[in-house]
Amino acid sequence: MQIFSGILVNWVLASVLCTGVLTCAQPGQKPIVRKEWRTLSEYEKSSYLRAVKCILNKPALTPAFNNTGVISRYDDLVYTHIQQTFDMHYTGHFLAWHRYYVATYELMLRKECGYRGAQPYWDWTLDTPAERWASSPVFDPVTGFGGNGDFIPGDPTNPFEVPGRTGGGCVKDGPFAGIPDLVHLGPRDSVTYNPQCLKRDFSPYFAGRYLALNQTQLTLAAPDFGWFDRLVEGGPSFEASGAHGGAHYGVGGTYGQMGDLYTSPADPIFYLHHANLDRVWWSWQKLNLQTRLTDISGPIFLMDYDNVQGGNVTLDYPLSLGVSAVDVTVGDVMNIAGCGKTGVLCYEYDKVYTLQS
Ligand SMILES: *[C@@H]1O[C@H](CO)[C@@H](O)[C@H](O)[C@H]1NC(C)=O
Ligand SMILES: *[C@@H]1O[C@H](CO)[C@@H](O)[C@H](O)[C@H]1NC(C)=O
Ligand SMILES: *[C@@H]1O[C@H](CO)[C@@H](O)[C@H](O)[C@H]1NC(C)=O
Ligand SMILES: [Cu+2]
Repeated sequence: MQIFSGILVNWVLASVLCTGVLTCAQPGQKPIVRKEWRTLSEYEKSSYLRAVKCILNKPALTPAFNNTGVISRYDDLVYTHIQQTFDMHYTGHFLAWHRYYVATYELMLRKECGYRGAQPYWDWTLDTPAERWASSPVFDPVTGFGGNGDFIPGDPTNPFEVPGRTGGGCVKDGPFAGIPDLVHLGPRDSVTYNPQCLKRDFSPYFAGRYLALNQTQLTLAAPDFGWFDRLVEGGPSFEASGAHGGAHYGVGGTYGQMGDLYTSPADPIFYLHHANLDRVWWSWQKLNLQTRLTDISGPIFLMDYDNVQGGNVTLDYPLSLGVSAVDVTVGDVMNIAGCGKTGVLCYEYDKVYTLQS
């Protein structure tokens, strides 16, 4: 029935369903403000890291009968990402899906682990050029997420060898070091229990090339969502990367979880990276907000940019995060500060990127 479409009705439905694990934004609620990692106080940083450790240790909600390696509440989201990898990357809903995914993680930290702040973002443009990459405050051993792994020689004939990789071993310092079973799933699409350490394989070269402000500026100049999305996500080859691949391969290289298209959320840095990509999208939306609150396009099917297999994503396209959140539509997440009036999200960014002429 026609009256059942539309954001308001969707929200009413969502609010009925939102009484379970998670609570969605209520009308009248004020947006929480996301800030850049290095601008947080030491107390705010340690509160965030404490909440991440909490969610890593809470039991999963994914039913055990599926007999997977989904042990923790944190794994619930990793599992969802693995299951849907080819349904939501290189599609028109890539950014909307990840926007909802990060907001759901943020809500889990707040509702299930007592975290009082907002999801921090990582403005990686501040950590370029390449020579600055490894000394980013995000990788700080005491107040950050720890750094690179030891160098593991690779196979130069492997086409998946990330150019400029420098690590590949277990992360050696920071809050996630020395835990041989921090990661339970992967590599790639494997969902059976497979205890692994967190690995990083920095490529300062890759980060310097794709995460500098020039790349974000190029993206912000896109005239419509279709171009914008393709510039953010880039192509599947290393050469055609955008900022999305820039941090995935800049941190994860070939052998780290961040470089694994399926299991990348297993590295807690994932959420700071995707919060910043979301901020790039919001910055672009704000350049012409009235139009861009409803501008969505791009293929329903993986890489189907010529619409051979199907059509484009529209505002009523559904987004699902399995056991972790209620199903919503793309239209429900177009406004980050909808706050129960024009969508289910309720946050803001302290700063956005502006388009330089
Ligand atoms: C359990 O596995 C079935 C079959 O693969 C799948 O359809 C379902 O989504 C899984 N359940 C969860 C909660 O992931
Ligand atoms: C941005 O600058 C980096 C570093 O100088 C360079 O490698 C890259 O090709 C530039 N990207 C664009 C889109 O101009
Ligand atoms: C699908 O979206 C792209 C931009 O992302 C656009 O160029 C194309 O015309 C759209 N196709 C259809 C069938 O609307
Ligand atoms: Cu992803």
